[in-house]
Amino acid sequence: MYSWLNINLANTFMPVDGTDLAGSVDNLYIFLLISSLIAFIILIGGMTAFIIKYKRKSANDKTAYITHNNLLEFLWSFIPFVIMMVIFYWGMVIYDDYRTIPEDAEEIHVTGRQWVWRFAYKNGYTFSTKPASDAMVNVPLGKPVKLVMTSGDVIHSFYIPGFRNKQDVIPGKYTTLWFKATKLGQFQVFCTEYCGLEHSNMPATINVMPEAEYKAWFNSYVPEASAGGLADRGKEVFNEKGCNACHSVNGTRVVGPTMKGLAGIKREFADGSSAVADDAYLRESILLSGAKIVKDYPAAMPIFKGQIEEEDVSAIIDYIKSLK
Ligand code: HEC
Ligand SMILES: [Cu+2]
Repeated sequence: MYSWLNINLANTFMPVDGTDLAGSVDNLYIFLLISSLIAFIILIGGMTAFIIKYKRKSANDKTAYITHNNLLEFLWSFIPFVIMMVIFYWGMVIYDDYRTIPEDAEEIHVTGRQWVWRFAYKNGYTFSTKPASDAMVNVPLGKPVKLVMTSGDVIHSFYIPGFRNKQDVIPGKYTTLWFKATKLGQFQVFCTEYCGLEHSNMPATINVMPEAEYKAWFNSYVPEASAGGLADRGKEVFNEKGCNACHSVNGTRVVGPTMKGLAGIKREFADGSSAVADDAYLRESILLSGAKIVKDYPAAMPIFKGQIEEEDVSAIIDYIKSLK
C-alpha cells in the first residue's frame, strides 16, 4: 500500500500492524495526515501568495474593496463539510468493528493491579507478569480473542500498540477488548493510564501462535492438582463463601434463585425492569446484591463487595456459566 510513495508510510510511523483493525486505523490516519497537509499548503500557500501579490506599494495604491463572494463562501464551507462527514463515517465504521465482539471469541480474564497484570484462561492456566517470567499471553492466529478486564485497585489501561486498540481497566466493573491477530509473533502491551510509581514498568507480551499450536497448548495444559480450571476454582469459592446455602446448582429454589442455566438468560426485577444475565450483571449481583432484586425473591443476599478477590469473582462467574 502507498507504494507510490515508495515507502510503507504506515509502518514508518507506527508499530507493525498485527490486526486488520490496525490496517484500517492506519489508513484513516494517513488520510487525515495527507488531507491536513493539502489543506495546510492551500491555506498557508494561498495566504503567502496573496500577501506578496497584493502588497500595498504606495499610499495611493487602490485595492479592490471586497465584502463577500457567495460562491467562494459556499465552496469553502461545503467542501470541508463533505471531508468532515467522510472522516466521521469512516471513523464510525472502524469504531463499530472495534466495539462489536464476535460471539465465538476466546475469552481470557485480565486483572490489573499496581503494577502487575494477571491473566486467567478457561483451562485454568493463570499467570502474573510479576515476578518477571517468560510467560506470555498466548493467543491463536486468525481467531477472535476477547479480554474481560477489571482492576483490583486503581484505573489501568490495556494498550496493544501493534493491534491499535486499548481499553481502560476499571475497578468495580468489567470492560472488554477484542482483537483478531493476523500476524504471528510477539506484541507488547503497555499500561496507558498513570497508576502510580511503577506505572511505566507494567508490561505484558502477547504471543500470537498458529491456531493448531495454540489448541495443542491449550488442551495439554493440566492445572496443578489443587487448582483445577477457572470454573473449578469458582466452585470452590462458591462453597467457601457460603453461596451454596442460598443457591442451588441443580435447578431447585432455595432462598435465592438457582445458578443453573442463569448465564445469558433474561432476568426480571422487582422494580419491573429487566436485563440479560451477562458477565456485568452476574458480577453486580454477586458484589452488590441490592442493585437489582430478582422478581419474586426477597432482598436477602448479603453484600459481598470487598469480601471476594476480583480473580475469584471471575472464577465464580465462569462456574455459573458452566452450570448449563
Ligand atoms: C443469605 C442468602 C444468600 C447468600 C449467602 C447468597 N445469595 Fe445470592 N441471592 C440471594 C437472593 C435471595 C437472591 C435474589 C434476590 C436478589 O436479586 O438480590 C440472590 C441473587 C443472586 C444472583 C442473581 C440471580 C439471578 O437469578 O438473577 C446471583 C448471581 C447470586 N445471588 C450469586 C451469589 C453468590 C456468588 C453468592 C456467594 C458469594 C451468593 N449469591 C450468596 C440470596 C443469597
Ligand atoms: Cu499504569
